[in-house]
Amino acid sequence: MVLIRRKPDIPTSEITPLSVYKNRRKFLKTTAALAIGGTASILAIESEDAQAAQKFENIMDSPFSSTDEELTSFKDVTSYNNFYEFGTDKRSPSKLAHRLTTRPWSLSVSGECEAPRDWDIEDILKQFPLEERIYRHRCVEAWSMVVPWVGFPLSEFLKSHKPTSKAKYVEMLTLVRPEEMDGQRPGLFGSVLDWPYREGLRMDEAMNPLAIFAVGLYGQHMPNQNGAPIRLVVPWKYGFKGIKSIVSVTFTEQQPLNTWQDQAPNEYGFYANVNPNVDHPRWSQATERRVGTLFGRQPTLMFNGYSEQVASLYSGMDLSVNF
Ligand SMILES: Nc1nc2c(c(=O)[nH]1)N[C@H]1C(S)=C(S)[C@@H](COP(=O)(O)O)O[C@H]1N2
Ligand SMILES: [Mo]
Repeated sequence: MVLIRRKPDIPTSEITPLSVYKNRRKFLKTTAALAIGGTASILAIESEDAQAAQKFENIMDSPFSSTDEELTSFKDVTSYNNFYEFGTDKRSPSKLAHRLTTRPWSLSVSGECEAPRDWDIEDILKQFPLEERIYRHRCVEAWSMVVPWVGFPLSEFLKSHKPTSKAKYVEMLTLVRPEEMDGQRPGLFGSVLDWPYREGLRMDEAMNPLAIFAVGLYGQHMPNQNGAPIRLVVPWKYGFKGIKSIVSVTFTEQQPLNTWQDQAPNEYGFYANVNPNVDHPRWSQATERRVGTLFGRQPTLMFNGYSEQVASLYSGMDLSVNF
């Protein structure tokens, strides 16, 4: 039996997914050793386990945990992913992302600010107190999850660099390292995306208290497939805004380009606010499938259910034009 220490405020019903998952991994490890005997696959499973064991101490409760809906299991959150740097299907990231080296990790902050800085991830973890925030997580492909993220307010991080009055937007880039990121190596039909993956927010969006830099989930360090060691979470927007494995943050005066808008501007906008009234050109956005539940779809909520906190950011904007 693997003992998992949980924060006392999490109902016991939600302990199960993580402990079941870890027991299953243990079982797989043994059977893999017996049946396959292949060193590579055993190492892969062990590194996944080693990663899973890194728990954070001193995670604060957050007044911003915004839903009491049932959590999506640890297994589903970490095995059904979008992370094109590791392939385009949902299962590839959990199989391939263990090869990503996340220490040492630097993140550089520059552009329109008085205090640019090159950070080491360890210093970020020391400087910003961690909170747990349970958020709905909605992919543009009409599936959703409920994830207990561990992170800190993006606003605190950004303010510490003293943005100037010219800083109207913030741009973020993902690591480029094709040696470790299989999906970044061109295939038969060229590159799937124009690397690095990039995203941006308007400054007032970035400063909204719901926007966080996440460094973990389920109380532990971020699994690689979810964007280790640091990724963006903006719960009122479609998942593609939540850029993973970030290496740079730049304050800009002009609206930055984002990967999916660049790729298909008629399908993906800069704002990407969850909006059941504006369909994707190829499918409806009115409902969503909660990953891990077998039947049925549920109605999608405006701004993913966070209207009260964020609707005012967009007052006066036509959301069918600014999608
Ligand atoms: N660097 C990078 N970040 C990314 C992506 C990606 O392909 N590359 N996919 C995005 C998409 S489309 C979604 S839905 C979320 C998925 O996050 P999750 O796998 O943690 O659920 O990550 C986003 N961040
Ligand atoms: Mo997505």
